[in-house]
Amino acid sequence: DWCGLPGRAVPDDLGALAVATLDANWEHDHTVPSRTLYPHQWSWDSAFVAVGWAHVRPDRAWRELRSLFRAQWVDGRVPHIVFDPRTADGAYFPGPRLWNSAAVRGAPAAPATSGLVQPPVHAPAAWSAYRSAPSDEARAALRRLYPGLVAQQRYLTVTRDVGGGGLACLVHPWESGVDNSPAWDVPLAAVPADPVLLAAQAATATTATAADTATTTATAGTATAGTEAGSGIGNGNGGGTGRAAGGGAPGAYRRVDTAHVDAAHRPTDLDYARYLTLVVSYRDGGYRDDDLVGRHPFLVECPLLNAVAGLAEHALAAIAAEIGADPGPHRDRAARITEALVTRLYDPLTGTFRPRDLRTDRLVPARTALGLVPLVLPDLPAAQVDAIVAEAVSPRFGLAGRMPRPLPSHDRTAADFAPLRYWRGPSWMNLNWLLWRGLLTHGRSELAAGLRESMIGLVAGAGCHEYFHPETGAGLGSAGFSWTAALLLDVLA
Ligand code: 9WN
Repeated sequence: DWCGLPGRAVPDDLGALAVATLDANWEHDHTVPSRTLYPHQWSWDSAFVAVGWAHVRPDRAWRELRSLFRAQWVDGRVPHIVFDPRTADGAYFPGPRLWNSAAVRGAPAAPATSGLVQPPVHAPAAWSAYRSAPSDEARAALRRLYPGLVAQQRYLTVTRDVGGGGLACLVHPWESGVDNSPAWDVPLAAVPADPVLLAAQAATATTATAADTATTTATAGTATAGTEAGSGIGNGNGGGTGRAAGGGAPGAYRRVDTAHVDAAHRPTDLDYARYLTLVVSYRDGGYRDDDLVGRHPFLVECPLLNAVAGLAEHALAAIAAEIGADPGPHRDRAARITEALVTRLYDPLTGTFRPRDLRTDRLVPARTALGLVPLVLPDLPAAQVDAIVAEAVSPRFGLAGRMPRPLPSHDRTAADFAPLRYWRGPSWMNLNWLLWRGLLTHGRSELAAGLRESMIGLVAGAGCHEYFHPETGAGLGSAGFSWTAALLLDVLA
């Protein structure tokens, strides 16, 4: 039982397992995150995956990023899902019919996409892929990607600067990539639950836990405002043809994630009913970003997404220098993002970064792993670097030079810490990888080494799972998960 303590040898076949996992998930021009749960292309998954491919099949790293950016919208947004037309309708919920991107001016006519974004890890990933395997072809690939990466940043930092303070704002928890993190509990509580999805879930009620069902039922009666416009279309998963005018047939929507994974390890039905309200609200506004304050019920500035946006400007400066473009504007923008993060999302009283809910203009109370991610910024001031390291080594997260497991996604000491439920406790490779990179950036090599060993030990013990029990290391979620494999290859390199 190899538990990842420093000094132990890395099993020979670990890299081979990671490559086999990526190979099995390769699909024409992209890598699906998981064959069962996520049979399309996801935005930030593709970035993490490109980092891994660069170590073994660099051509795939560039094809991965290129195929994603082919689906970029005219306004610069890179959609969080690019739907594969070869995948069966209904294999994922919510599928292309609900998003209805083809009807939007500025979205590609094909392929179908979602209208949301995810953290822009792509420029850092492209730079990392280039550094792992530099070549003339790789430089040409960087040059081709560069305008799309710049447009992606412009969309996030200008069009999505709803709060006016220089940070991008999320319109949906899915945009954070950490969907049901306790970070979103307070802002999400103000979002009405979609009554059609609730009715469909109550009708099937096969997957909800007793507690979830009770909450769902209690809320259903009040959850009407805000969804009157109706979705107009169903997902084909419930046997219905969509929401009928003036009512809404139960069965128009049904989750499919809980057919693959234990419902107790996923977001609740109530979460999903709110996620759907937000999709329909944003979609019915034409996915426009003007006047969101007046008409959209979830607007939050996220430390993870914005820290990654800052890191992206640093990466773009390096890319620009490499391809003969001007790095200066990227350096300026990077400095502005770091400054805005510290001004708007850092709480000196608790020494933590936390999301800002724009509807109340307050920081959310939860202390989650999201608050550690600004460590990736090379220009983060020393006071905030020290504060993040102090938070990470505290019993809340347990970072150490010798540690049995990587960091959990949520404060271990919190009353709502849930070691099995998705982003509410389990350990994830991508958050730990970002933190590892941040520790290296800031010269905390002993802590970085401890974290690295624990990440290797996690996968050696349980395989390339989607997420892991933060105490036992048991694998959770999907078994052959791409970014776990890809980021393992990077830490092994
Ligand atoms: C919704 C694909 C994606 C990841 C996200 C993760 C999960 C989707 C879902 O899977 O989200 O986008 O259906 O739960 O939360 O980070 O990109 O791996």
